[in-house]
Amino acid sequence: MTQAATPHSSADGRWLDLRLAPELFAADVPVAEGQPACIVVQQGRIVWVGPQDQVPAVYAGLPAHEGGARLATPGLVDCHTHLVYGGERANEFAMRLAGASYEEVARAGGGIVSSVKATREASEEELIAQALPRLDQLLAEGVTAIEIKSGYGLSLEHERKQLRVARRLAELRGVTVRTTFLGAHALPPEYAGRSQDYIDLVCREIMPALAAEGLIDAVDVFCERIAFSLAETEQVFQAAQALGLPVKLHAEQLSNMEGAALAARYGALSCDHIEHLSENGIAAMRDAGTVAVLLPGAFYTLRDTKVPPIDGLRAAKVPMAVSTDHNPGTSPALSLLLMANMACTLFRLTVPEALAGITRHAARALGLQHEQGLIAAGRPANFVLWPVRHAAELAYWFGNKPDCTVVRQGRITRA
Ligand code: DI6
Ligand code: FE
Repeated sequence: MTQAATPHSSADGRWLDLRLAPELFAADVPVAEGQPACIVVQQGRIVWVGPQDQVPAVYAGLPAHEGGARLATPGLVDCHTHLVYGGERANEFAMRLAGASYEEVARAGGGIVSSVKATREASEEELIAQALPRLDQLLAEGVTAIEIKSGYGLSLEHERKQLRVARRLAELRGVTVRTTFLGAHALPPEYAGRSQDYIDLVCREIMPALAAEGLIDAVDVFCERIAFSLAETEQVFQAAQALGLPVKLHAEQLSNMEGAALAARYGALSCDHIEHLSENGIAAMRDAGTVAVLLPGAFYTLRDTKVPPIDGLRAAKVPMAVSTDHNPGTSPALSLLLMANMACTLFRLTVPEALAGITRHAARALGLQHEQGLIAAGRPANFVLWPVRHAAELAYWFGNKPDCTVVRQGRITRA
């Protein structure tokens, strides 16, 4: 019996006639290149991966799903997004086209603070309604896990609202969401000139309260000349550590602040952007096992010219992830495959590096390396079937909307 893949049905059964993307699976029995493969799913979990002619007899009676010789990859992981916010900032796009820099836009009252205003004015329901179509675009392209940061609320009430919306989005779409508290994203207008007071508030009140409500999976800081200093970053990291929360960092995007080395000392899951990362930062990340998250969408939007030190990261074997950095200011990107393309074209990643960057290494940047980013027995069924012949096509086409089948958390969510 062959079961038609229909949306929202269970993915349990034998997924037959698949090809597996190199390096993105761990087979129970080795699969030769080009050999038809099978993924067996039971009760929403992958239980076996291997050549289709060697599926163990115990699974022979399970329903069959026709793979049609499509390429299977793990579900994609978008490990750095600011997906929940009010409004948009198309006006700044026009300002930048007229010559203003990101820093100038911020100093002119635009930038993050204008999204803070719109986010504070929006209700939880409005934020959900605005974020859902964006989330759906990412999910349609095979994303099965996503990080969502706060940082456009900048007060207890409004940071809570953003994080609650992130949790609601997870429920509404049955997608794995990791929330990151980014209270130290920008200085809220009511704290102008009182940066230390705001950081004290973040550390003593906002973060502990939201952690107690179970809304925080990790803590991030925007460490930059136009944002928070190294000392302020460390204060936030200490508060996070005291609450048992892992940290990550927006590091060395516009200048080298040696933030990456600091984050590595706190065992950071990832350092993100890192265009201006130093040798010292690379070594610290290597020693701490910190993932380098590359964000070509922001690099492209800002027409940056300083490419992250890819050769150094590669030589040090620092895992490199690639993400959308979806946000209304510097990266209104809604395609992770486009980011893989840009990581190759703009940063000179190889195709296998880019594909590992949107799967395996992105999962690790979220602490999800045992659940996401690899097709292997024992994991929840999160995988995508692509109508392509070569894995390289995933990074090669751009502006493409591949007609893929998505299995997310054991359900066929897109057939
Ligand atoms: N770095 C970024 O790329 C975003 N935030 C950050 O810390 C930009 C956020 C924005 O401009 O709204
Ligand atoms: Fe960001």
